[in-house]
Amino acid sequence: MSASQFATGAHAHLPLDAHKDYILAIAIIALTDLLSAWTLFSSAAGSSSSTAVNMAQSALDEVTAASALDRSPSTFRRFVSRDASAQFPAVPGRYHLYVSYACPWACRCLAFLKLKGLEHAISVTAVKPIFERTKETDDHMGWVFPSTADEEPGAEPDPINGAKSVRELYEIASTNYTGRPSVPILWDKQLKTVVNNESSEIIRMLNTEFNDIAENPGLDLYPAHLRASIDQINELVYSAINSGVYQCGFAKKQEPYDEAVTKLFEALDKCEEILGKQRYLCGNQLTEADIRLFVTLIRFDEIPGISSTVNIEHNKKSYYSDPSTNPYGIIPIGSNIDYNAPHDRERFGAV
Ligand SMILES: N[C@@H](CCC(=O)N[C@@H](CS)C(=O)NCC(=O)O)C(=O)O
Ligand SMILES: *[C@@H]1O[C@H](CO)[C@@H](O)[C@H](O)[C@H]1NC(C)=O
Ligand SMILES: *[C@@H]1O[C@H](CO)[C@@H](O)[C@H](O)[C@H]1NC(C)=O
Repeated sequence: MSASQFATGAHAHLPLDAHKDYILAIAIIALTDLLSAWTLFSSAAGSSSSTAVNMAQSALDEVTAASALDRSPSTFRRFVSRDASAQFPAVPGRYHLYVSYACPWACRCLAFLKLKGLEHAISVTAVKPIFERTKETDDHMGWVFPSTADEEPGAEPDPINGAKSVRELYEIASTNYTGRPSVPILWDKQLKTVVNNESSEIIRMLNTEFNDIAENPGLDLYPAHLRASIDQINELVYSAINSGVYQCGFAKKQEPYDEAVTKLFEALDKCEEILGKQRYLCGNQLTEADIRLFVTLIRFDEIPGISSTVNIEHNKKSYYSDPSTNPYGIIPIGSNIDYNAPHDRERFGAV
């Protein structure tokens, strides 16, 4: 394995010390708690989002109709609001979340959606894990949907817009779109546009704005009294870990790699230290900070559980398909740690 593969976003079998608490602890919060909340709420919520998959129409065909509404924002940083008179009110069945299981940013949105019990209200579609040509007329490579439901386990054809690629979704949303066709996308089915494509903002909306329709409105992952502490941890986790693994994985020179990888492991140790003293990163309750760390940590090692947001096969396929970092295209076999083993995190007393 080359040095640069050491800490890409996939890192499914990296030489981390498996006995360290940060793997176990987080994994565990990992959402043992998440998981129970999850199971509880997902079953309570019922599984079908019939509102969601109402029709496999092609929004491309309706571009003209949609254009009158809202088609040319230069950025997609709008907010869904609990206020019924807002431009994007938190109405059940109106929004759709496009994700890639390979993308940690998308997965944190998915985690919030599930934890808040919003599966019945906001439908979800995952793309294929490996970039493909998005058009025949140019060389752009990006996220694409499978053309049939059984082409790629975990991924689905686009039920809302019938799009072939995420790029097409951006083109529907904006006539002069020039950016990166990234996931996650919070999509408005009514106005046929991208409401927001920034996961740190999407998770905040999911946390607060949908409470009238969430199965778990009482779960507040960004509570006022912990905000300062969450913000502080987020800063460390974002720069050194969430983004840090990419700086390692995509480094083109030794020096920036060394710098990023050192920062990464120092931050992991810092988390280790915190979690050696308390149950969660910001005290005795699960917060956004834990989820944001989780989505990257899970990519270091395989964790069954929280399973509906994790598709390790997509992760591995995706990150290891990049010929610039993995010229031989070898896909790692992944690790095999039993995260269902007793974790003993109750010793910190929190639920
Ligand atoms: N800041 C964005 C980042 C999203 C992002 O970078 N997504 C990547 C996948 S992990 C993507 O879709 N990239 C598409 C591309 O590079 O073409 C967020 O947090 O939502
Ligand atoms: C697209 O067009 C809109 C409206 O004309 C403009 O405000 C926006 O800045 C343009 N975006 C880009 C990326 O050129
Ligand atoms: C989000 O959408 C904007 C606006 O089109 C685009 O410029 C940007 O590249 C997209 N992705 C990210 C990660 O910002």
